[in-house]
Amino acid sequence: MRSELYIDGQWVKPAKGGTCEVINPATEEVIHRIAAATAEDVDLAVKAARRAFDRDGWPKLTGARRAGYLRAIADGIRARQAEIARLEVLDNGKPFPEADWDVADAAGCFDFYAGLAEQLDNNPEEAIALPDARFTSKAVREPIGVAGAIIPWNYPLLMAAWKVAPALAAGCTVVLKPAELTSLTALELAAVADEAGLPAGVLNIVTGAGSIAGQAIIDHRQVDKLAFTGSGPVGSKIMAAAARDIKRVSLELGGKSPFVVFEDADIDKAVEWIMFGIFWNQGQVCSATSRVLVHEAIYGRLLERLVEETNRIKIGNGLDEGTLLGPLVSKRQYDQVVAAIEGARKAGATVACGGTRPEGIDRGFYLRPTVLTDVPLDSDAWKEEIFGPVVCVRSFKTEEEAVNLANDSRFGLAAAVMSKDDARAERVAAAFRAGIVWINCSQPTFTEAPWGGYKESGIGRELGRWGLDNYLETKQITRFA
Ligand code: TAP
Repeated sequence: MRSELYIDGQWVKPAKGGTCEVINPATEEVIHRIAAATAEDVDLAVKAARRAFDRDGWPKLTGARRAGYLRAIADGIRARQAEIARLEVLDNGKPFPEADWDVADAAGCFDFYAGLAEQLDNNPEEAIALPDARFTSKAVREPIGVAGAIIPWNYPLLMAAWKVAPALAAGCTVVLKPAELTSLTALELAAVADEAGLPAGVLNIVTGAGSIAGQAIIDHRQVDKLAFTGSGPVGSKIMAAAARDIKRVSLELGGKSPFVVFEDADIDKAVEWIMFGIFWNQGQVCSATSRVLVHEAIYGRLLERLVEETNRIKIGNGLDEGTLLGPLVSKRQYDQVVAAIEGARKAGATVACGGTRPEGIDRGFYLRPTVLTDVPLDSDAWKEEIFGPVVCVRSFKTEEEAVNLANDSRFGLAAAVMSKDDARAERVAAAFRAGIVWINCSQPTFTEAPWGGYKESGIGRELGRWGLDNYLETKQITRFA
């Protein structure tokens, strides 16, 4: 396990020598200590990224050369997939097969953006038709500069890949701050990039507290672009800081995503997708479909099956064979989710199952997966992101009511609908005010497709070709005669 900062191609100790504990959420043991960066370290990292961008020529390399580095990083991740996945489990608590999948997906993300970096070479400058024949004009795409990336703890390596891969493909250089709770695999990413021969300063990783290291990144005048995934309140702070010197910003924030199930849906399949949509990664997923709306004709039967299956989920250490639900990431997160369940109860909701620690497990931040019914529409449990394995289920009578309930949220990240009637499913999909819509499923995520939210769920889109746009400026060059 690494513990130092990765700045300018070197492993360095933080200037003030501080460290943060790494706690295994499955055992509550301190398993390691990592460096706690301060503004001084962030300044060195930003200056290194600046040099790599302004002087050392990273943005001047052809897309094909940059693609070579990205592919080498993808190969490096794959070569150590099981080891990195194990670290992710120790740090975050998720079941090993999920971590293994995340690591493979992170490698795939680097490969995907390698392809787009190559395409940047092939895209001839775009000629623009002008109404005055004395002028000719073209548009060219150029990297924005130094990107500051700040990521959360729910998908530690994958979120790093979603930021770093498109930024490097575009020709930007990066200073990345992982979440204090889960920095181990981001440090491994630095090690892999180093082994891949990535030039010094192109990727810098500073670990430490958001309020110190993160704040120093968003305040730094030499950072051109901020890319953030995490909570709404921190997203607002980032926009406010960016407003001062007009940094480019992309934000991927939370959600309270609806899942509408019509009366013609197969109940077993619906239960499977509902559970996948809320219990995967212990429900610590920004796009989790945490509000389930079920047509009244099948509500009773579906709820019964959902509770039955939810009670069967195997809870345990993510490294144990067969575990489907691990611990929450931290004591703080556990307390927050338990408080949200308690708040729901007080507001009048019924806990149909879960809501307590699993019996027989006395260490680790474990919580039984929870199904809530009778949740008042004006309660926090219905309106606010809980970010844990907690789903609110409610019935509806008409399509119009379902759509209105689904859209009645300040968030708009994702939404799902299940029906055998294609026309109805398409109609509802079109009516959802959300950036990601799933029909007859929930959560499948592809590197090729745009990812991001409407309303307070964020600004901009990650992944696919849209993800590359986050790191590019457009320049017009117009010539007279
Ligand atoms: P946040 O506080 O938003 O943390 C996300 C990242 O921002 C972390 O790297 C964090 O650093 C950093 N950060 C915190 N304060 C900062 C500041 N002033 N300037 C710059 N960076 C800063 O999320 P959290 O505390 O981990 O979780 C709180 C709630 O946010 C959760 O309960 C959940 O509802 C939501 N959340 C949403 C998402 C997604 S994907 N939408 C992901 C995680 C959490 P440190 O963690 O190192 O302090």
